[in-house]
Amino acid sequence: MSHALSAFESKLVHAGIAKDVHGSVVPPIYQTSTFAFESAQQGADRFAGKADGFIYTRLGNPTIRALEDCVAALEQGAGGIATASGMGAVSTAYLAMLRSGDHVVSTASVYGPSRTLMERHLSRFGVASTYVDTSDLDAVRGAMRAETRMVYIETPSNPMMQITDIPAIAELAHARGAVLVVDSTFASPYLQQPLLLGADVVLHSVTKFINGHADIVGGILVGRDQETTARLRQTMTLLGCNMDPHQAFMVHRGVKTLALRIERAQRNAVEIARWLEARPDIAWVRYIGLPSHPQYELAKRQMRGPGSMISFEMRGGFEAGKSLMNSVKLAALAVSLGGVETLIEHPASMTHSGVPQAERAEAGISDGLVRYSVGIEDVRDLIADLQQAFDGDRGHALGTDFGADFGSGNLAHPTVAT
Ligand code: LCS
Repeated sequence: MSHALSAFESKLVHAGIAKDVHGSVVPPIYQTSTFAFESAQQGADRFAGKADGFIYTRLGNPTIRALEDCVAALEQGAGGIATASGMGAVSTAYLAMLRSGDHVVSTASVYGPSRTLMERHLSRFGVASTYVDTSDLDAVRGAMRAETRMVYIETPSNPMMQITDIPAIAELAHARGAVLVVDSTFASPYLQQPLLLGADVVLHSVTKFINGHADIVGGILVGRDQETTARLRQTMTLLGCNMDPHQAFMVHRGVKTLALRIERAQRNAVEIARWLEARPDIAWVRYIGLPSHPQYELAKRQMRGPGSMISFEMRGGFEAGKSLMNSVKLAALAVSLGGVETLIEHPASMTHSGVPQAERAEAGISDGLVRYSVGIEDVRDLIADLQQAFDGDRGHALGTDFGADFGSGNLAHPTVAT
């Protein structure tokens, strides 16, 4: 059925869903660990890859497969591999594609644990790494060595919202015989499709936008070609970090509204970012939809829209940020992001606390940085919440315009498959 789908929004609703004998509109939850064979021969054929069909849920399951096919269609890749968490996807990518003696170049402001896993653990197996500002092509070029076998970028990055030029980095990596892996969690497949821009592997923490409802932890990888996908799948099944069928059911339910959720949250975010930027007590705002963002033009080429993540620094530093976080009432003080509800957190003491202070500072993650994940609430309530947290409850004037010049016309690449 999915071959007939071309528009992204139609894929969100229908891709991956196969008809079952009962005509179930939604893929049922195959809550089973194993699948009975009709004969010994059939079992042997499935193990030998000569016959289709499921064997054992760690290796594959129809409910999980439906989600994998859906996200692979959204990313226009060869196949998806769903994992127990986003970190399951990150570790699968590292372990599938690297060996002792290899070197990795990566984004300095990646999600903290992605960096910790590489620097503290992959290093024990002889994998070296260099973390640089990957939005600076010369820095990437300068960091590459003869042994560089992977460029691993996160764009937009967590929490600095730095944008890395995917086509330029793909060219650079491929010219040196390295693969390009993109963590596209902050964009989701709705805002950016890295495989179409030259990446070899795209991965997501589906905990965030893809599921969108803050009720599941999960991850997914999509490979550009069959060979890469098969390699990733084999590593994932050997590591045993597969997604569970119930988890897959929840994520597949959530992904259907991805476009609607992002459009709404993004509208809110544009308004909130402008409101924040105009406040005297804010030192700076980092939001992809503001012309003040250092890679604003690049983002417009590479992404369909700016999304709904905002980072900002208060003039009063950490103490002011702490007071804000303790004073908001509607936004929850919680890590994670990309859900329907607005969340606020402090990267230096929370998500990125595992990264040493000097490295955080080098990556631009100051101690006063506040990260705000905008949800789909009424923007007037969100601004009123921030206002009362900044000033005490004095109400606020409503801003209504939505004039970011992001739009479908700014796409650098087609978002639809034929
Ligand atoms: N990649 C990115 C960009 C992330 O933001 C996260 C989690 C992961 C990978 C790992 O995914 P997980 O295993 O948690 O599903 N980011 C989080 C954050 O910023 N706050 O809490 C988790």
